[in-house]
This record gives sequence, C-alpha cells and structure tokens, in this order.
Amino acid sequence: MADEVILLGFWPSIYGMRAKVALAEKGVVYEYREENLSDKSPLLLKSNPINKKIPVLIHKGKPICESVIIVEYIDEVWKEKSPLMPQAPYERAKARFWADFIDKKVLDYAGKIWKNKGEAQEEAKNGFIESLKVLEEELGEKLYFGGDTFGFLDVVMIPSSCWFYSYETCGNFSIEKECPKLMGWVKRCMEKESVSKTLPDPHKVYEILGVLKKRLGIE
Ligand code: GS8
Repeated sequence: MADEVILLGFWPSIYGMRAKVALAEKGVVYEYREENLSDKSPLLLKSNPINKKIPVLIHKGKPICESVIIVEYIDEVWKEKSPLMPQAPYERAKARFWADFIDKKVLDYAGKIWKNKGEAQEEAKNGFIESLKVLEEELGEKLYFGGDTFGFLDVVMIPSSCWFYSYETCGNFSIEKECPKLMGWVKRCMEKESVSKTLPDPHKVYEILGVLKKRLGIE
C-alpha cells in the first residue's frame, strides 16, 4: 500500500487529536492504531526512537513525529482541500509563534493544574487563566484564529477544550466565566464535524484522568 497513512495515538491525548482533526479536515483515509503507553508497540519505538511518544504519523512507511509538525505536514501534502496554514509568510510565522505559546505556556500550566495540589495548583491555575486571556486577546473579534475560516491554530488549540472540564473540576474555576469569548470560539469549532467527531466526551477524559494520576503515583 504505497499511499498508506497510519496514525499512532492514545485517545485522550490533545497532541494525537491535533493530527486526527487535521486528517479529518483534509478527508484523508487512514488507519488509526491506539497505543498502550505503558507497553509501547515496537512500531512506535521504531518510528519515534528519540522521544518514544505519540502521535506519530506514518506516511508511505515514513514516520513524522511531533503534533505541530504533523499538522503542518498534513497541510502540505494534502494541500488542495481545506488549507490550514495562512498564505502570507508573516501570518505563517505568527501562527507558529502562537502554536509554540500554546505548547509552552497554556498546556504546560494546564498539566500542572491536575498534577498538583495546594499552592502549586493555584499558581498553575492562575498561569493557565492568564495565558488563555492572552490567547483570547489574540483571537479578538475574529471567528477563528486565522480569520474567517478554521485553520492551523484552531487545530492546534481546540483539542485542549475537551480537557477544560477536568481542569475546572481539579482547579475549581470556570473558564466560561474567565474567557467567555474564547468559549464562544470553542462552540464555533465544535460545529465542525472534524472537531465534534474527533474530540472525546469531557467526562470520559475526566474519568481517565483518575487512571493517569494513579499511574503517575499522584493519587
Ligand atoms: C508531545 C507528545 C506527548 O506528550 C507533541 O507531539 O506535540 N510535543 C509532543 N505525548 C504523550 C502522550 S499525551 O500526553 C506520550 O506519548 N507520552 C508517552 C511517554 O512519555 O512515555
């Protein structure tokens, strides 16, 4: 199968969901293989020997690692349908800047909300809210981060929304109250099939969080 596309993932992973949403936007037919991260498959270890992490996209036998790189790759290979990256170099550079901000700030704080308690959790929560407000400001009055159509930065950010319920429950706060415009954007993205059919139920994510916490020895 010369044009074979395989995605190695783990269903609650925000990073894996990025690849799934991008593939859905492009209408790419692919084989999804769920990984057991406590017992990684030989294919995962062979395809991502450096980080040993999902997601990995395997296209025509060649592995592509790191979710943001995967999304850009998908956009470049299947460029006819639903372009995700903006056209202008400056807009592309800005989109990459914000993707980096999401990974280094938003998701870093988010992880610390459920991995910590007490003061450390409070600090993470405040950092998370602050970074979401910065993103909300960047969104401004636009429908999507890139303007009128769903694009690259939306693909990068939207998967985290199915974890919002978990962050709110662990940290005891309301994202809707803090960032109503950003929540409007979440609802808009959820109207897209590529998103609504990909993102798991937030309550299921919260359930698996208990299992992940035990595995990490947090609870
Ligand atoms: C992060 C992937 C990642 O953390 C990306 O693709 O954007 N920067 C990378 N993957 C996790 C699962 S989601 O939390 C993973 O595969 N972990 C396995 C491990 O650390 O052993």
